[in-house]
Amino acid sequence: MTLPDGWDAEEQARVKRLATKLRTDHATQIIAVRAPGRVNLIGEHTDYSGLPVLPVAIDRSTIVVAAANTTGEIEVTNADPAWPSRRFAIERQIPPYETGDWADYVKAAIQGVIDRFPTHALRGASIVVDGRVPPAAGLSSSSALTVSIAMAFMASNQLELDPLEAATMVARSERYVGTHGGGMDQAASIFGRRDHALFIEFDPLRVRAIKMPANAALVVADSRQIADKSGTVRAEYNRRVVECSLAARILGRALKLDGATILGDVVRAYPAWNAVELVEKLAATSPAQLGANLKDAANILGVTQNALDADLLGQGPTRIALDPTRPLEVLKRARHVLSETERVIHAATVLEAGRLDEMGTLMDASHQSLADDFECSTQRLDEIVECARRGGALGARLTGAGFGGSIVALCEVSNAAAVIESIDRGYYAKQYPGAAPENWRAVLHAGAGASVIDMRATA
Ligand code: NG1
Repeated sequence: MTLPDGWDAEEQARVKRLATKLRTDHATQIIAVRAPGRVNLIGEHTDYSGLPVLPVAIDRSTIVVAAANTTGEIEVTNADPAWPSRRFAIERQIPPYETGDWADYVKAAIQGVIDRFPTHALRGASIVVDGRVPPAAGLSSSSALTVSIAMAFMASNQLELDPLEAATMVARSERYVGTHGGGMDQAASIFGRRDHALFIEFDPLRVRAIKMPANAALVVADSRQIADKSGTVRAEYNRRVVECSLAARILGRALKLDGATILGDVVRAYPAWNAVELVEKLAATSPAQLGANLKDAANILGVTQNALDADLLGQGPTRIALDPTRPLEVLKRARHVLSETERVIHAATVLEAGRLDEMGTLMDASHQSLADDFECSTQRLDEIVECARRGGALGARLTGAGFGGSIVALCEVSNAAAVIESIDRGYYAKQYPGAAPENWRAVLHAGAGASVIDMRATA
């Protein structure tokens, strides 16, 4: 049988090994899913405002092997013993583990399928996970995991969804872990295409593949500053989700738009919008900073503080907790998101035309905006970006949520080795003297999106 695009020889061998155990324990059908991580070229912190992004799925993936069982439970084992095995019952509302447990991402994916098929009698599944997307590096190992689990669980229950619907379902389900993210990572993992970047738009989700120019190389380097999404980074991320939504609500009211809750609502209402004008409008209507108790914001919006609080922060276990001692930055965040959106739209055009120099310039500007206005870069990310540029990269920026994690540098294929050398010498040798940096940076390639195979057919 011909495998779907994206499975390399090593991955095929891995799933066969993982399937052996399930094959002896379960006589039923065995499903294997491969779902890649992603690196975002440009369009950072725009997805949860419903604004476009331009990532590539990468040739690093998570592989999952699953078989339906009769216990009514999910039994999940990780090939890496650092992540302990877990077992939980399938129920209408699955209670989460303690914050930070890796298997909460498994629960998130299963809960997403339960919510999507609420009247279906779902069978349990035994699942083995083998993840090869570096965790906490800004390459979306979490979405590779949730996408692969959701697809495996659906397949083991003979359920199918259109890919656009599947991406939307998994994006929503990942919020179970408490991060109020957008839909970039899950869409990239599902729609990845070899040698292509993905121009992804939201509300409704649309994906257009853009061929990567043949002379372009992507160097991805991990700062090794852990961007741990379950702790302070989650709080910082969610804070920005709130700040962006406040900017949208205030701008929406100033422009007499009914019900704008994300900046995408504002942009979509004005096809001829531009970032400078919208930011000026916002500045004229609202102070640049607002108190975290939302009192001033409620006044500006003409709503009660309680109503705004419930609407913005949510309720229950995924309610956003705001540090009350810091002001909310409304203007700076909006300036980043709106200017970044202009850059993404421009980037799609220049990438398609193979104008790599211009693409690099846009990536540099994106990093600057993330550092100054979105305040999600770090000294270490700035340093590693600088090293990539010194090595001759056409442009470089942090990729993913930031606060640590990886950078992506765009360069000519012929120059990739020099960029890597510059990062090794200027960053790793200083931060980690004497260490071998080979596993911390690589030239990554745009790869295929997630796919499911029936192991019986490949045995
Ligand atoms: P990573 O880098 O995987 O933490 C997060 C969000 C994205 C997007 C980026 C910033 C999740 C699962 N992912 O990515 O949706 O908002 O930050 O552009 O929350």
